[in-house]
Amino acid sequence: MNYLELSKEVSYALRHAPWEYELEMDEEGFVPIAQLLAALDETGHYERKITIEDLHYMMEASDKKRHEIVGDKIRALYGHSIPNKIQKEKATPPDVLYHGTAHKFMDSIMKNGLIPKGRQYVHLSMDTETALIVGKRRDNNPVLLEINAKQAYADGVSFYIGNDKVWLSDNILSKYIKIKY
Ligand code: HQG
Repeated sequence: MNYLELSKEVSYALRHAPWEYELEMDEEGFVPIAQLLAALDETGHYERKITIEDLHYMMEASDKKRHEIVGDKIRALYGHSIPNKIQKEKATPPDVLYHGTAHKFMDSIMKNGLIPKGRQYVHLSMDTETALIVGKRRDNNPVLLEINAKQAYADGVSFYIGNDKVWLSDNILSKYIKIKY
């Protein structure tokens, strides 16, 4: 079983295209595991039926905590682009968060702030290492931004829990952004 491919397809289904898989998603992004397994089976992408044990193994083997199983349901923890906004749990962020990005976006970011672009929320990292890994997806030598989350939160910007390393937020104006390098 190629668990990386499975994880990518589960993320695609749960973040971007639940309708392609005929999944009924609730407002927190959960879908019935039985529905997901049936839909994966129908794709014909896998040499055998995917089981719930495969989903657990996929999550354990993953480099990041992307998915969560609660009871008989599964959801993606972040990354959504579907039109219906997933309700995330609001929380008080750490004083400082980080964002890794590409040089080519910097003019726009310093003018317009961080915006969700194609996703539902801005994605921020708890530590610099994670932020740099995120940034390297778009730039070999990414820009590291430090976010004054404490001040933004005090000024009324909402922050939400993603996973152990990822926080989500609404737009972050450039006055809260410092370019580290
Ligand atoms: C940039 C992956 C121009 C932003 C990662 C980013 C993460 C702007 C890009 C998660 C902008 C959006 C999300 C503005 C923001 N003008 N560009 N005003 N504001 N941007 O992929 O944060 O591995 O939607 O800097 O690890 O890169 O898939 O967001 O470069 O956790 O689980 O617009 O996705 O997780 O790109 O990544 P993305 P992201 P997985």
